Amino acid sequence: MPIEIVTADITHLRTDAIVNAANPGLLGGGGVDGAIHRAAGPALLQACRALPEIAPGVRCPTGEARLTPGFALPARWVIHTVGPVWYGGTRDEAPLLERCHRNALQLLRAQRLHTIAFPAISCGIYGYPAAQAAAVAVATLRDELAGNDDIEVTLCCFSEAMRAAFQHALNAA
Ligand code: AR6
Repeated sequence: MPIEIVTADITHLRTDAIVNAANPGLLGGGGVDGAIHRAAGPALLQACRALPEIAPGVRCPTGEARLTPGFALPARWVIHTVGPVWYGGTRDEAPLLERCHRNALQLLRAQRLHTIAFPAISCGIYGYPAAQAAAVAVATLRDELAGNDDIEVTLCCFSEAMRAAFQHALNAA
């Protein structure tokens, strides 16, 4: 099964890489970002700080992705991406969310890694409706995984409601 769904704390997963739903500064925050920084330890913040700023306070623009080690996490690597803030679908949220997933997988392949876990990017503080985000995530991942048998994706949900949204998206296609 190249895409599986689990209900779990992503910081407990022993995949090659876990994805962080970060903000453009990459210096930590709330939600899954805060959990990942706490579990990885202070070396993660140092590694993020060392990534170049491409504009003041911006290390990773929305839709892009950056790689750091996982430090104290069971996962070896963290792929930080920045999902779109939901503005009712008026600001290219879907293509930006799609780019997050594509760019994360591109980094995974570039590192020759095979297993990756995604949280529900943008579905917390950034307010993206779960069903719509799940549909974008699943369609994008399916497209990326076509012809890529060596990559296994885990969709890591933090609630049963989020799990149901991802399951519905998987069943719908
Ligand atoms: N494991 C898995 N999923 C989690 C965990 C966890 N430990 N904790 C939360 N989630 P959010 P966003 C789920 O808010 O919407 C941060 O402050 C959560 O239930 O973490 O992309 C960043 O620094 C939800 O389903 O990310 C940014 O400023 C999903 O992860 C901003 O929040 C995403 O929720 C990013 O907002």
